[in-house]
Amino acid sequence: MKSSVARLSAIMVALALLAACGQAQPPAAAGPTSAPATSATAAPAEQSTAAPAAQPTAAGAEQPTAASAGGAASGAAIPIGIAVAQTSNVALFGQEQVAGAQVAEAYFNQQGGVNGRPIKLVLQDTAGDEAGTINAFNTLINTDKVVGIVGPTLSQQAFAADPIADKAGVPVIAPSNTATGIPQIGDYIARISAPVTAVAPHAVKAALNINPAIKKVMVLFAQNDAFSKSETVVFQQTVTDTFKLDLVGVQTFQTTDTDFTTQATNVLNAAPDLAIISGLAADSGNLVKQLRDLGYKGLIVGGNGLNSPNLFPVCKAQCDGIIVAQAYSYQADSPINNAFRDAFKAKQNKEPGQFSGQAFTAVQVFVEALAAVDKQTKLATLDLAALRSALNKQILAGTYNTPLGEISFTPEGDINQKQFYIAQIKMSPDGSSGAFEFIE
Ligand code: 1QQ
Repeated sequence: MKSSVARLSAIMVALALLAACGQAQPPAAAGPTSAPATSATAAPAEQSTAAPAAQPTAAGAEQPTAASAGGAASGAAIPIGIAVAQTSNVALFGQEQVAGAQVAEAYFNQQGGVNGRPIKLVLQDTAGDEAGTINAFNTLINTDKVVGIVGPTLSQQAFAADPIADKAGVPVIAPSNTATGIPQIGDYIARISAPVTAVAPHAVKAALNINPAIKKVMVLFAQNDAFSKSETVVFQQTVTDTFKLDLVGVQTFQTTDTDFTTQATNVLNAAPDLAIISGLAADSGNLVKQLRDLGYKGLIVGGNGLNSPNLFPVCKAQCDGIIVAQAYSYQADSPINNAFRDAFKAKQNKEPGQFSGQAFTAVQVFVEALAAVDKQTKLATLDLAALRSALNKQILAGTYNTPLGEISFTPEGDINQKQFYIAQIKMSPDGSSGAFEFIE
């Protein structure tokens, strides 16, 4: 497990380096109004139409991903920031997010981008902590001069970095922040990731459908992670208040833990019919493995942190049977999801998971909101601050037909989503491969 994470980190570092080399981002000085970062009046997005003479210096930004495709977008690319974890254990999620966002970049540019202009993703690695996220946000806002940011990966990171974007007037679309309180961070913060309150109860219900005899429930959560702390509250309320089950114990751990002997032993001593875990992928995967190794036979419900195929190499065959509620299904039959699924499979050779579907959706919302703003007022005539502000308003005003289904936003920026799913993990007997099988 350690080695696979290390390998993943190495791959992500390499990818980040490649991305950085390939991007040749326009330096701040390339624009006609090469203002200091703080005044931010010169969006690279505006350069081609506003100042054709500046184009040669900003050439890197003007190569759309799908430049050669028929009907593809052309002209100055509009930079959209992607601030997710490309390194650290959190890259188990971030890797999927990058993949989904890149499929969106290619797909929408091929469809004509933003009324003919391509978008360009600018990736900044947040790594797994708050400091890295703050750095990534500052760079995207002040140096890369993005119109908006998709990110970060964790709610824990969002509570630290989102206030910076909010203060700078830069729209953020959270692709995977599900803790209570995220949209309330500020006017510029919205999310396309359904909150724990909307998703988590479905998983408990599904467990009861599988085993109506469940009485005793043990809950475990990572106490150093904002999302896990938020999700466990919902799980515990669902167990005690909604279903009147017997909560026989609450165990805590850290997302950095690798030894779960104490927690697993406590679970076995309490002999629950159901164990519910709120943590991230590496820690939760090890916890599940050690629980099963010690002989726990009951059902396991996993929260959103167990919602990634990158969990499979951690608990291997012992991942089998974990029940997870999902905000996305690759099987959802809609034109946009079929297009996304096909493009993702062509590139990644596997079905897209929830974090990829959500990242695609976040980019899609930016593209469609940018197009709507552009129809009202040509983007090229807006300075960066005005563009970011108009974009933020439009994001909240729109309705979007996405791989997550039709979505819109509450005035605060929370997602309105109609459809949720339940998956159960099915592993091959040797644990070398697995899949989320949709049971509801
Ligand atoms: C959050 C989450 C994580 C599981 C995302 C990877 O839901 O931090 O809000």
